[in-house]
Amino acid sequence: MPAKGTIVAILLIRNDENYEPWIKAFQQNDPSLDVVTPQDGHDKEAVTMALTWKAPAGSFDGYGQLKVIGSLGAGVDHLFADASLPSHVQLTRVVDEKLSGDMQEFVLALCLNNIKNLHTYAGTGTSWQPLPYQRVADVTVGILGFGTLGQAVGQRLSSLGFTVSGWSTSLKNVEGITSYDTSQLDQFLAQSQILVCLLPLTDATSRILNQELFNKLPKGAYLINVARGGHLNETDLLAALDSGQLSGAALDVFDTEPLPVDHAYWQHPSILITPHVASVSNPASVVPQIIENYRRMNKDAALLNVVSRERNY
Ligand code: NDP
Ligand code: OXD
Repeated sequence: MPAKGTIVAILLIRNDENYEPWIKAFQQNDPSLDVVTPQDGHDKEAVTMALTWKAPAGSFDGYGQLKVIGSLGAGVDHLFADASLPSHVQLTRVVDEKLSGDMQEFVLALCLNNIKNLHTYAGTGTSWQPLPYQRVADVTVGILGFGTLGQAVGQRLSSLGFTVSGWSTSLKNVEGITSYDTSQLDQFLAQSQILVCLLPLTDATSRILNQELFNKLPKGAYLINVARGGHLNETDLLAALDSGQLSGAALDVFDTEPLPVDHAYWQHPSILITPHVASVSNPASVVPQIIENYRRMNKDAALLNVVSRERNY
């Protein structure tokens, strides 16, 4: 344990306790930095920056010198879920090319899997039943949440020939992609044959994927949720699949993770489940921006990738 008064600097708190690759990345980038975890004894008063993935509520109690709390992922809903999150600290998140590239590949794979019916064929046993053939050029993909990841995914899909549109709070100017704002949701939905959710989870977006929204999509639309389980009304999804309003869904995120073994989704032939793996922060790629922020924090300079406390994302 460092002596009282030593600047410990950086605290890592992860719910999965997967610290080793993060500590290794810090050592490789700047061996002089003192990085601790809850498993190490340390003086709470010496910690100025905390980095977290789903820290248990109250984890920051007693850390009186904290100036910055950073999410180790792109999403920050886990930060705001803690009612005792200190109000004076600045919040940051991850914006990273690798994270965007991985999300591009993952959503592209799901779109192709859907239009080429691969998941359906995988579940048809010995039945030899060709389905109508669909080409990329026939399909419009709508992206709910047209921010860092949404735009990256949209650009990749568009470059491969999909027609793409994006929906966000403010209009965007992205070549080849039609941008819609919140006043144009119905228009956006009406032509989204595949709907991809890449919104942050906030009060305004909670359970946005519900029956009313599904009914505004073209009949037989396909849903891809790679954002958060809290965006989806689970009962409404099952009803929309039963009625044929939705033809299927690919879900990477869930209210409860891991998804409980007795959950109805596991047995549903039209639901493709992945275990929150669409795009996972890579320590080697992400740590340099954290160190840059640590240096900026110590100079009272503007931080990178700041999260707005007004918007909650
Ligand atoms: P950004 O903050 O860059 O983008 C969010 C987008 O959503 C912005 O375009 C924003 O609009 C828009 N938005 C926010 N609130 C609303 C609203 N109420 N109505 C309409 N549009 C809204 O986030 P990222 O792209 O970096 O990440 C998005 C989410 O992806 C994360 O929050 C996380 O939950 C999820 N994620 C999932 C992963 C996985 O493995 N499954 C991996 C990484 C992230 P505007 O631009 O106008 O502000
Ligand atoms: C993230 C995630 O938000 O992994 O980065 O979901």
